Amino acid sequence: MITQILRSRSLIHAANKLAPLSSARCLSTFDKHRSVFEALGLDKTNNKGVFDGDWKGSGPVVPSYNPVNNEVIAEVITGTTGDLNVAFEKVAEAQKIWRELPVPKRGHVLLTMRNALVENLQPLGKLVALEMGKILPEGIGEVQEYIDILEYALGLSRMLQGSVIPSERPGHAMLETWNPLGTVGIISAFNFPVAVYGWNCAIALVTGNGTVWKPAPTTSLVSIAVTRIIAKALKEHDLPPSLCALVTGGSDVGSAMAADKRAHVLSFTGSTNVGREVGKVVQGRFGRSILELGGNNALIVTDDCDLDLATRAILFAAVGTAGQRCTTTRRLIVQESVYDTLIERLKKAYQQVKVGDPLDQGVLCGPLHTKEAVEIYKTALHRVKQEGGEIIIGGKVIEDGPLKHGNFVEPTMTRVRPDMEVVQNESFVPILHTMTYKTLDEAIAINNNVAQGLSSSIFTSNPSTIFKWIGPSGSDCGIINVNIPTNGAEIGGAFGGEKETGGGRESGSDSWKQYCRRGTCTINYSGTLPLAQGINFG
Ligand code: UN1
Repeated sequence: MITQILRSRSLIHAANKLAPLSSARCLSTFDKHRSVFEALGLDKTNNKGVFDGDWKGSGPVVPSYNPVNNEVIAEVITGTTGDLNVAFEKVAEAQKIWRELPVPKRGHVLLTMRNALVENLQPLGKLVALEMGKILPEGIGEVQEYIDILEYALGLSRMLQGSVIPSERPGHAMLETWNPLGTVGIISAFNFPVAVYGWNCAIALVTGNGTVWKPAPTTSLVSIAVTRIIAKALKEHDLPPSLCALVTGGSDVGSAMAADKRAHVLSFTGSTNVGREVGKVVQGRFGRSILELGGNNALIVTDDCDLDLATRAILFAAVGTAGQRCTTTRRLIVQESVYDTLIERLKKAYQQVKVGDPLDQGVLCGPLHTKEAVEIYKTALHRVKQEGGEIIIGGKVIEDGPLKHGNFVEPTMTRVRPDMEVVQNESFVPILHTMTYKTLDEAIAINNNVAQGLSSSIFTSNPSTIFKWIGPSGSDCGIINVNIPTNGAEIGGAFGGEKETGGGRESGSDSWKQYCRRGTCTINYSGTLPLAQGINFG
């Protein structure tokens, strides 16, 4: 069952699935950007997609596509469940060595990884732009998130602390220990092919775990490049590089990972439908899951806010990454008295958005990652019209001109009612549904009245609105912003959401605790045996 559903957000490029690479077929992307691929150790063909200390791959050969023109970029020899099995064994061996390293020493290794990523920031950011399709500054930005979280983890390596708790018994000490769980399985999505692995990897490592990574099938090249960089850093410290294993492949590999007891923690980023199944499987074996699932994020614009600020924020929140962030704003909830003014400004801003090749300067909106996403865009807009909503700007797939071979669509705004069916779930495309409200209570209710609970934001200059918004009757999301977009979170905070978003928290704050087993230790140094609760036993 999971095997089938695992595909949903990390879609294999179905139309071209497993197509063999005919000699002359494309590869112009590779030739054009040869220096990027060479800098990262990637070839046109025969890129091995499994790393467990050695590079290998016994699964099907899968091409990676450039979403700008749907040409093959390069081919990857993917992994199988057999490869996964060996990877788990190799990681477990390596983790025995790693877990014994004093935590600040682990920090030194993370610093080497950080420096290696800094050196490779440009080519890796470019590879993300080429394979995922996001614009270059955003590609570089997500490598920066990995760099940032490694710095954060380096800091943690001197600060991981447990509590010392007063014991009720004389001559007793009570304290908490935080030790590694073992292996963290990471299933990541296409839209952040570096950063989400990075958050999990950095925190898993500093807490003494090893990792096995199953990336989205459509971003294998990025995962190979990242794994190479990390492996080299481990080798420089004479540590087994198998500590951070990689198994590219399809949903069979993902399903096997979810079911495997050796994935003590299973961190899954993807759709709610898949995550619901993954969560059940991991719970069924009493593993620990960290679920980062669908969002349906809203941004509220009050009548007392700075509308210029709001306009700029909404543009990034709704159009950035071509609407393919889990934190993208999907619903714009506007106080009715400022609706027309705001929409006019947004229309002007939307008209200036350049859609095009994510590597071209000035382009703000790249292609959708796959052809399937273009279908999702069309379906969502069809449903808007069917349910009585209207398209107020955009709404077309770009089928003519120089972009016609890619997965390009116009960034779109609609006018809807909050209760419409199409607004209840996110479509992972640049469609912003706009609606109005009268009172703050109504706006908060609209924000909360969906099944998902990832990110939310309000634009206001009124302190009582701010405190209501972040308080017990405010936003029910995991991310609750004021005067900033719903997307673009910093790594220092805990990242994740409530309700059908899955409840997991990754990245900063005390998320590290999820990667640990917690020990409550009571140590008797009294030489007598007083029992707790004053019990006298015989
Ligand atoms: C995601 O889309 O899965 O907050 C992660 C943001 C980024 C991470 C998004 N820092 O938009």
